[in-house]
Parts: sequence; structure tokens; C-alpha cells
Amino acid sequence: MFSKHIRISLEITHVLDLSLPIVALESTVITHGLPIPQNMDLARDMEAKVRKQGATPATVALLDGRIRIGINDEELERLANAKDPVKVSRRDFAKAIVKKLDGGTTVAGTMLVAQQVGIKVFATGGIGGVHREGHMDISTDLQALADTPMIVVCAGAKSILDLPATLEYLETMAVPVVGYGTDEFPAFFSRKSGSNVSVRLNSPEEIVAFAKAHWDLGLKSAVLVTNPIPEKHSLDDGFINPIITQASQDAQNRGIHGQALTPFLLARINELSGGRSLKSNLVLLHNNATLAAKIAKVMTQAKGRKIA
Ligand code: PSU
Ligand code: MN
Repeated sequence: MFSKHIRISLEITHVLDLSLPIVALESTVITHGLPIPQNMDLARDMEAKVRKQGATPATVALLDGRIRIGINDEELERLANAKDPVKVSRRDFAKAIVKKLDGGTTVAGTMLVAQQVGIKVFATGGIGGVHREGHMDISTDLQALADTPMIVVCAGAKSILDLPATLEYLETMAVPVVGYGTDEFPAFFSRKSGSNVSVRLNSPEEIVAFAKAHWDLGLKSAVLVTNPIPEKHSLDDGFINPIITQASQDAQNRGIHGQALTPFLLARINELSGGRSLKSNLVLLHNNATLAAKIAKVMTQAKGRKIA
């Protein structure tokens, strides 16, 4: 009875009916990840990057407690400027629905919605993971990756997380971690983390063939594609790591935890880096939208060949 709570735009309905290339986009990055007005520009730019490759962007969000796939510019503006939007991960949908709230869907929240309508490719910035600060602060994103068969394109995970622990969790949950043109797991703002991916693949075609083989085996886990930030915008470890450590300490001193932690860390890192982290964040989001759209196109072509 999911359909009772969901409204799909006309464009997305059409694209789904015709099985055209489509990429899901999350909206916590709009409501909680980036400051105003960069958040709205980013949302528009990501949609444009997807379209430029010949795929259709499907931004997922909640408006007045209704799950939406595909929102118009006016609605986006409202979401981007919402006073107290909910950060909607898996457990928060029912709250947002019954209280008729506006909200941005996280990686886990977006995957839940995309899965219901058969969207197989999703672009985000960074996934949530195991936090460094608190015991048991493990993002629901990891659980969603464990049980949702979908290709998720990200720039790795931020080194605000415990990356080795995050990677161990993904291994336990049978989530392949693909390095796009790299053997090293990228760390969001930087291309380096010191940890390895589980497989390196160098083209959208290889990624689609890999995902197909993975799901042919009956596995239900996602394929996590990590796309390193372009070299030019990668921040040096020596610059960004002390800032991340400082932000993490500030969060602990101020007792910030739970859902508020990731947004706090992102905002604090942006302050401490004099805006450099924000610039990198935008670049990697664009980069991921482009790669996801290329993958979605190859996926549609592969399906077309099978039918013919
Ligand atoms: N990483 C970012 N920016 C973000 C997020 C992650 O660089 O905005 C968001 C994503 O939507 C992700 C969520 O799903 O934060 C994870 O939050 P938590 O750690 O509370 O699960
Ligand atoms: Mn958390």
C-alpha cells in the first residue's frame, strides 16, 4: 500500500512506463547537507548533469507528508528553504506522513522509495556509516545497502566517519565496494583513505555487468560505486584531516549526536575550511550525478538487448 502515500510526477511516470534511463537523487543534502542558497543551486545542477547524459533525474522528498518522486522548481524552492524539515531515514517516514511534514530523504530513505518504483541507479554525495564519536552510531544507510539491490554512486564516505569500521560492516553485509578507476576507497573530500575497495572497475559497462552478475546470484545487497572526487578539487589530507578532527571534538564537547551529528559536522568543517569543503562537496555531487546517469543509460541498453 505504498502507493497510497506516494505521488509520482507526470514526467517520472512516463519515464518509468517506458523504462527509460532514470537516476534517483536524495534530498537530505538539500535540507540538511548544504547551506542556503547553494542547496537549491546544487539540486538544480545535479538534475541538469543527469539530463545532459540523456537520463531523467528523480529527486525524492516529502512535502506535506506525501512522498514525492520528481518535484518541480517551486517545490524545490520550498524544500530548500523549509524551516524545520525532517531528515527522513527509514524510521522517519511514518512520522512525516502522519504529521504531514516536509522532509529530505537520506540515502536509506531514498533507496526505500526508489526500490518501490523499480529505479535501479541512485546518486548521492557520501553515504552514512559508523561514526567515530559515539558508541552505536551506525547509519541506517548501511542497513539499506545491505538489503536493497541498487547501484549507489557516491564519493566514498567522509573521514568524519570511522572508515575501516564502515568498510568492515559493508563486507559483513555482502555489499561490494567498487572503486571507479581506483583501488583505494575514496574519502569524500579527498581521493585517499588508506583503505582498499573490494573491486576496481573502469567503465559504466563494467559496472553494469558486475551488478548483473551480483544479482544473478540471488544476492539482495546494493553495489556501492565509489567515484573519487576529481583531482583538482581533492583536499589534501594534511589540510582537511585536522579540521575534521577539530569538528568531531567540537561535536562531542557540545553533546551533539544522533541525526544532528552529520549536518553539524558538515557545517563546522565548512566553517573551519573557509568554504573549501563546500566547493569540493558540490564538485563531487555533480561528478556522481554524471557517472550515475551514464550507468543508467548502459543499464537500459543492456535490458533492451535482452528483450530483443
Ligand atoms: N554525506 C554528505 N552529505 C549529506 C549526507 C551524507 O556528505 O548530506 C546525508 C545523506 O543523506 C546520508 C545521511 O544518507 O547524511 C546520513 O545521515 P546519518 O549519519 O544520520 O545516517
Ligand atoms: Mn547516525
